[in-house]
Amino acid sequence: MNILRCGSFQLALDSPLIMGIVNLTPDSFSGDGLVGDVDRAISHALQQFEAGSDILDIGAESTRPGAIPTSEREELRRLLPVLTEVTGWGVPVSVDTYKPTVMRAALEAGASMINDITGMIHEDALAIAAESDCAVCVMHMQGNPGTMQTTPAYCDVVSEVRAALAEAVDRCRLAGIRDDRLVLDPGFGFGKTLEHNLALFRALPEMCLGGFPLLVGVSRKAMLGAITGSPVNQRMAASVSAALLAVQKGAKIIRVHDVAATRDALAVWLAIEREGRE
Ligand code: HH2
Repeated sequence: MNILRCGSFQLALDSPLIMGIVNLTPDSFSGDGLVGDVDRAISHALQQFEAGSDILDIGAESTRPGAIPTSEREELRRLLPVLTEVTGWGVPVSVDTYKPTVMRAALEAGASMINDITGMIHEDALAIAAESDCAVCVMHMQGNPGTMQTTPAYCDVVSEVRAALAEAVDRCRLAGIRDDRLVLDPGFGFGKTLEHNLALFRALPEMCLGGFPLLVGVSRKAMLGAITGSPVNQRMAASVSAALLAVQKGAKIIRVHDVAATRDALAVWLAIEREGRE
């Protein structure tokens, strides 16, 4: 797949895309959540856009380990005022939600992508996405955010995550969602120990099933804290390094908090790679 269809956008996948994170939450793990102040949230989204985001990913419920679920009503209350503004900027906007009602409202408000951490398990989610022309990111998660990090367990994490992603692709195809709208994500930190995350990272090339674009989200995550010993507000270097390694291993979309630093790192990588190919 060289193009990702994403609502009215067609995103070329020949160089890596940056998905800039915008969290409208009070409790995101990285402490970047902006809830209740629509103007500040919009200006943060604008910063992420101007720094070089190819896609903005807006989430209004934290899914960090141990997170308490947010009601649909509250999620929509946080999301819609910001989404309505941002969808007019000419950049594709993804909404990070697993709730079908929120998906529907987000698409009506102009979102171009659904980012579902539950891998589109809900039939209503599949139907809503199928009726639209949005892109769909299906992520792998073992368990749910409340308990997923208690005792994650796999016989073989790589083959199990691959198989689960292949099933998600089948579900989407059956519902009528075209292949050129799908993005796969192994779900770093979602029901995985550090060893599981590292094994998946090493195996990223094997995750590029059927040519579907791969999204990697490791920005500021606990796995980087465990490796470096750095607190969450000092994980930018580790996050940028991981982003670069992910694109070297085939990732096409990198979900990040630190857009400008990631953009610069990818620009260096691209310049060297392109030179090498000439
Ligand atoms: N990670 C988070 C949230 N959504 N979506 C995808 N596709 N992949 C990810 O790795 C992913 C995701 C967690 O990060 P963040 O949104 O910064 O934190 P929180 O959920 O605490 O708001």
